[in-house]
Amino acid sequence: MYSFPLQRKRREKLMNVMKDGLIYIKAKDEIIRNGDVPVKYRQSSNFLYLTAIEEINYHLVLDPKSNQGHLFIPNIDPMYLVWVGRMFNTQEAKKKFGAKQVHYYSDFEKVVSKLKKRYNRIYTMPEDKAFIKRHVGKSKVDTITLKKTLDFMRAFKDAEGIRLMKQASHINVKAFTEAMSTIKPGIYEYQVQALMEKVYRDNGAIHNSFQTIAAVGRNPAVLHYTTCYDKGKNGDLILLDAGCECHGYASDITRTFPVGKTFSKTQQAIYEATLDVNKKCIKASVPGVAFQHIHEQACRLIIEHLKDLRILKNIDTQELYQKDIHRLFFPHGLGHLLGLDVHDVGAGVIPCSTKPHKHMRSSVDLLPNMVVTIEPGIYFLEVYFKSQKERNKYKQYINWSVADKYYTVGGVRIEDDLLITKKGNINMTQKLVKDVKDIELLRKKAF
Ligand SMILES: [Mn+2]
Repeated sequence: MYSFPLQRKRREKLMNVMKDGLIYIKAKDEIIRNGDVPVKYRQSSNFLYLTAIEEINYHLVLDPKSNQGHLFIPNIDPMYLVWVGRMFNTQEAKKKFGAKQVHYYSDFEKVVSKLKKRYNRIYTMPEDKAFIKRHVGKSKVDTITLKKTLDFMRAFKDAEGIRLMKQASHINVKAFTEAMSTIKPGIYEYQVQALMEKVYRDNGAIHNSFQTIAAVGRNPAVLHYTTCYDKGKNGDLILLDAGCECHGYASDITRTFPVGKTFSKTQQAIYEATLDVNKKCIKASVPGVAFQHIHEQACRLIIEHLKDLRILKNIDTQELYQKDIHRLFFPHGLGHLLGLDVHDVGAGVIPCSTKPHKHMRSSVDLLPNMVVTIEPGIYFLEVYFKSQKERNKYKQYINWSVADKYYTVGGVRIEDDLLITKKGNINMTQKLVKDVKDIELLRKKAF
């Protein structure tokens, strides 16, 4: 069973760092559509991190001076029981969540007013400031320190976090293997989304970590493509970028493979180039290295490969890099931090020994127990290929007549999830095939 006491160490650590204030964290509010229908609820990552509780309308108050947590739960509402479902009373909540101090929400103001007397400030998240001001009255409210402290703590995964991330990766690998060994021409992108979700749910992962990107034909060239109405044809590639969560902890994988049995020559050339970058960047992801340096390495490698394919002209790599020519084909960062959020917190609070990269949100030094994705891609973007103005602008660098032969490839991205260790890294998604021969072997099974 997964319950409240497991997170005690985290709460105690937090109280240790923030001894001089009362700490208040609110569960995520419900999101409503159609007037009165809630959308699928996903708890706030900070609340999950500190409590593992997935209930709605809960509140947590931490009292560092007595090293104690107080859980506030909604008062029992008979109409809620009729329309929505179960509610716990305080005795049930104590038992279920292993919490010692459980109160009904109606006692919130009374209890918190008493607790705050020993402090001269309340720490909370920016989004909860209005709530705490409204209910606790005059108090100094600090909305910066708690976020910074939690971001830092969450960036370094503890044993429980690592266990759940490995579990999420394992389930995700299963789902990808299922997709790669079953889909056939004629399948719609939304059916591939459903296929992934079926495997996630069958394995106990209730939530996706984000909306699945299943992109056929030219659609991989749209980076965050989620429309997913198109039908996959023989000769297409499908770019599948998907992930599930285990108790909030995310996985995030991308594979690109043929909708038919095999890669075409042009598809394979781009695929092998991307795979080479993926493998080299995984090797380079060791503690002490700045993530932005690996990103730069990826950009240069992509330039070299595009030169080998004669898509780029034979100009000095450094010159092409400085002119940002790689950005026409690789317009995103190499990867991101991964954890309770798929684009996880940490950048800005983790040490960063060198200047942040202008095109990389996750400019951080890689350190043990951080989890990052490595996801290089090569894309043939309509905005450049179909604009005479852009073609003219870059004609001194790009052999457009050669590049045009690759336009139908759409795009390729290959993404794995790495746990940085003391010695190097563990690729948590390694079991999922990515070499051309292994993919084609798996694809055979579908026919
Ligand atoms: Mn990703």
